[in-house]
Amino acid sequence: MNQIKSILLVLICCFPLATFSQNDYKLWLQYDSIEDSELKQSYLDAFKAINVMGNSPSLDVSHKEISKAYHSFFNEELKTAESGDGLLILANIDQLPANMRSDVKSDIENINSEGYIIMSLEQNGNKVILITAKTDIGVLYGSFRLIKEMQLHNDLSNLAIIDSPKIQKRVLNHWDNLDRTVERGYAGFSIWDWHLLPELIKPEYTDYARANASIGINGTVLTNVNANSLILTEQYIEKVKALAEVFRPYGIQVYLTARFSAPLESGDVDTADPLNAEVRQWWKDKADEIYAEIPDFGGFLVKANSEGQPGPNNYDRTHVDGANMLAEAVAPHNGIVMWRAFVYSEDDPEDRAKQAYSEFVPFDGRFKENVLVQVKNGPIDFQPREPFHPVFGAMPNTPLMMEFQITQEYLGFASHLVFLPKLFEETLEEDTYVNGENSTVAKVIDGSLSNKKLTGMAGVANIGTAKNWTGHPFGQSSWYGFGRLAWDPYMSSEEIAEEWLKMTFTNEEAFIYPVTDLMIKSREAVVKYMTPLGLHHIMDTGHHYGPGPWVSNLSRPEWNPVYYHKADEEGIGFDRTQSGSDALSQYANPIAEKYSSPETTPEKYLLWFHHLPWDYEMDNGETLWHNLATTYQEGVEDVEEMVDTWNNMEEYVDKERFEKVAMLLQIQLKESKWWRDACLSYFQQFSGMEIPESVPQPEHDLEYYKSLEFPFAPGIRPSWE
Ligand code: BDP
Repeated sequence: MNQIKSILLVLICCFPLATFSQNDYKLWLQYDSIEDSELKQSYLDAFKAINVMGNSPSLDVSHKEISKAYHSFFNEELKTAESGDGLLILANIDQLPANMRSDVKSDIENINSEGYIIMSLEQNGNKVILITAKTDIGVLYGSFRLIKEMQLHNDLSNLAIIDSPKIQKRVLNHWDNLDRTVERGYAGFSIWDWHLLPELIKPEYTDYARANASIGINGTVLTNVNANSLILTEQYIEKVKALAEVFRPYGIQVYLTARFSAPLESGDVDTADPLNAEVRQWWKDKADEIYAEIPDFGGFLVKANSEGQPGPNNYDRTHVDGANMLAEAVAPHNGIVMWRAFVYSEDDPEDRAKQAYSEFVPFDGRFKENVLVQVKNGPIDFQPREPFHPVFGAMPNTPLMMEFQITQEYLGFASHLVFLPKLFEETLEEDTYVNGENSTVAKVIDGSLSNKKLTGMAGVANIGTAKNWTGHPFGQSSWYGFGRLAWDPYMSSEEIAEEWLKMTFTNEEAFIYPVTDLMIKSREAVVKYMTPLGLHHIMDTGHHYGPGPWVSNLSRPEWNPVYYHKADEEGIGFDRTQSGSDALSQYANPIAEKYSSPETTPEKYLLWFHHLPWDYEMDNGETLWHNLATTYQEGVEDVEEMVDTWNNMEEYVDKERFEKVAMLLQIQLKESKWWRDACLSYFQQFSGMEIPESVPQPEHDLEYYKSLEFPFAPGIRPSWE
């Protein structure tokens, strides 16, 4: 009786509450029970027991993860066994018996240290599945891959999967402050609970590591690029160490941001000059101190002489001096330095889009070999659309690391559904033409274009304390997709969307096709309703939430939207051709040549490179003004379509996630209209032309849109401006 009572209690009290929010927390590692009996049987035939050869924390977590998934898929325990039919073997190649090793001999030569092999083999008349690799981390990645094959309902009867990451450093950048606010974070506070570390180890830390390992992310920068030197003190190193220990079995290295003035701030020396012997020694000692606690510490990420951060220029030294000093300090421990190229100066009248190139390209080949120069995908700043950064391809003798932003600073925060892998893919596929045709950005990043040993990709995280990690349920897909593209920068965004949907929601085709389509179109939708035809950086300043094309009163010219759109009675757009800033000359031919004329510039970049009259005739025969207005409207209509698509999906999604997405899409729809109306009202004063009939008249007058203020918008940078 008591037992029945407690079961009832569990059912009544916990079940309805627990299930849905747990779904959201579990990300793409849902491990939904496999209901199709034929499929289930085929999986149970494929493996009934596991044999983990060898012993290590990474093999342990691999075993644990597979057992967890197995139980969740089949409601059965995965047994352990030494031999027999239907055995799954997990082993580092060194642990493998000679006969099995010879089965994979040639394949093992084709994988790198993090790659893996999954093979169906015959062993003494028994069918077995082997997951093997050169390292235990490779085995872990293989284990997640096998689980994924089941999540995707793929056939397991004849496996021959050989895979390796194409990029080495696959790193999340957390812009997390020590007080737990997150710069440009829209999913709550920082997940790092510094105050309670190192004693309190939250289960979220492990789940964070599992999620990242499942997509191959192998590094995390714990702290904001606008750095606080306190993180380098003994008190904090102990806390960092505690996190590193949780992450280590999952193959994730921790990195910290290094505030350039840390030696000075520590009070130990009275300068931070990178050529000063005491300063150099200070960094060496600091590195030794960190590595003594965290032997696999990854290294430092540095934002120097950018937006008020201290750097070598403060001492009349160069980025090379600064980066090489830190590189020397971490080199004995195999550490690296990720030195950011996101620099632009308030005193420099040069077009902001040109400054990083002007400053860094002359340094090509002068950085030490453990330095990666980290470059944002575009030359301005994480806009809904930018052409690729001209530095890619222009520094063949320097390893360049890609920096994408996963958090949606300029793309509607965590309220808008925007599937960012579509944006990432567009940049990676762009041809730089530096070594002739097909010199894509992906090839620069994976090192194949100029034979680079050190390679990397960074993503500014969208993760916070929100129960579902990312605020918007679909924000998870951009985290997922970043990891997949860091592993393989040639993957298609469609494939990524499909995988993520199946793993996160359901395998039902009637769900997968329309929602994949929705995700893929979501990126172009945001471009249309925020910054069509090459417009950029017209978000309201400071918080970057909502439209603010009118803003012109900030002290630094390049912080004002009017700097970027340059709208006046004559026309609109930034002339970056020879008659303007000539930023175009930083690109190789044929791009430079082709984009020098508006007629041959792709319309998506038109106003990025050209200032054109309002009545300029576009490809479709209409005026520029007409197309600007109708494109804004198309953006709104795209969101309407997204709303409709989602509303038809109710039967496939749990109530909580369904409703949350539906409500957020309503916000997105409302805000897309706000963008259209505010921008068209503003630009119309210059064009003096009528809004086309197919586009609704703005709901309010311009003064209304200008009057809107958002002092408490999330993610704002403290003491910004
Ligand atoms: C800009 C953000 C600012 C960051 C900066 C950076 O507005 O908060 O500190 O980039 O990347 O996008 O350093």
